[in-house]
Amino acid sequence: EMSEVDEPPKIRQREGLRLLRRIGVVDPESLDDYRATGGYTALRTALLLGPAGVIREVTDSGLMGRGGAAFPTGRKWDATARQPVSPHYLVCNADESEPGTFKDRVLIEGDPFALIESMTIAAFATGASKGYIYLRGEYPRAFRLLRGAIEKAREFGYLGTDIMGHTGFRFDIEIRRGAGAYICGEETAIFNSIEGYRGEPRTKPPFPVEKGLFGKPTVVNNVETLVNVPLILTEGCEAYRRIGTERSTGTKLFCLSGNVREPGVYEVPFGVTLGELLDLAGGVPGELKAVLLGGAAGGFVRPDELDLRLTMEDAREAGTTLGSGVVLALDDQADVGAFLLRIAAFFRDESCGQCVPCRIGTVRQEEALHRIVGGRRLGDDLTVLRDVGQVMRDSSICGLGQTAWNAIESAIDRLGLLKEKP
Ligand code: L3W
Ligand code: SF4
Repeated sequence: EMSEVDEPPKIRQREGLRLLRRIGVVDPESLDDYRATGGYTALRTALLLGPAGVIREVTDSGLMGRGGAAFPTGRKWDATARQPVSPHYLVCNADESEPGTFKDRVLIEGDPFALIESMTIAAFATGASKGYIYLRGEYPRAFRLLRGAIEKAREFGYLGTDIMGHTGFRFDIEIRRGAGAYICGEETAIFNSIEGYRGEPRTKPPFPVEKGLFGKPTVVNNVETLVNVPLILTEGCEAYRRIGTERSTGTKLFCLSGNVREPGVYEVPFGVTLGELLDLAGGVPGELKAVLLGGAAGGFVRPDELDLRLTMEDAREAGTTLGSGVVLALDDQADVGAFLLRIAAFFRDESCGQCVPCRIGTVRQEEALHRIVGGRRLGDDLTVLRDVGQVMRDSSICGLGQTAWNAIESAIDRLGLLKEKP
């Protein structure tokens, strides 16, 4: 049994909650509570709409993946549904391990039935008969609650055969627990891990929609992505689209951490500014130095850029990403050099070692950074960082290696750090 990660993250916000509306309000172990607050009305709607109807709603809602890459969910579902081979699988990526990310944990621990219903809808739409929740190993409380909720859902006919009386619709869910490796959150590494192999990523393409788990068509969705689906079906895609912006629809969960007064998970419509979000978390105690957006694979935003609108497209334009929703503030008390070294060490630790650019590159990156931050810079260490970073970006197999240099590059180019020779 892995140890629990600290105390559960806090939700302090009470207004404007959609995905978080049941958290801290209902008893997460009570199916009655879930049903009394609208639970399982969306699945009923889905069964009436039929698989194609559900996919149409999800596509028209504009929903994009919330794990970081923002791929259109409807397109993923449609591509899987069309595959002629069977079976199809559904995998919920709940391996939440990005440093500074703790939103999926809040969703699972506070509203586990919502994830189960959402997965059941996804399975119905895409023709999957079996679903896996790949759960971060360090989340024992989430595991217990999910396991209990799955058993209860099965007992009441929400999982199993002829679900909700819909003849012929069968679906069930199995939980698989990670064992502490960040790389096992990469979607194809999840497949290997579930199949009993080392958690090493596979090359893409083929994409999972075509050849995924056990070589079969597979949908992989993040927890937060999935729990948007019941909202889309109950209120309709038009109403859903009215929240957020034209291209980034709906709300987004952000994980506020670092030097903010009230760290925790916050839910806001896409399009609020970074400054507004920081204010929601009580602001920064000292003088703001920078905000890391998007996690270790993301980039820094400067204090003069707090009017950045939090949308997928604005973030991309600003040279970063919203990633999985990390907003980590650093004020004048923070040691940014030590922070960057921590990121470099993280990637070096978590590289699976399968491909050379990442296995060697993350080591060289940490070494050069260590010399620079420690004031023992060799003449061209900055060039070493850039060259190594570029090679990792261009030639690594998976997202870990491809993004391992993002935050450090951003500290150099956007914050102007590390440039001066001491
Ligand atoms: C069908 C195509 N499917 C792409 C699918 C693909 C995947 C999704 C995104 O994640 C992010 C990064 C960080 N036909 C397709 C297709 N797909 N083309 O779309 O794919 P991809 O390859 O762009 O990204 P990815 O490797 O799945 C990279 C974030 O992940 N990250 C860490 C995230 C951590 C958490 C967490 O802890 N909760 O989310 C690290 O890199 O933001 O943007 O499904 O199959 N033509
Ligand atoms: Fe493994 Fe890194 Fe290669 Fe990804 S990029 S497959 S983590 S060695």
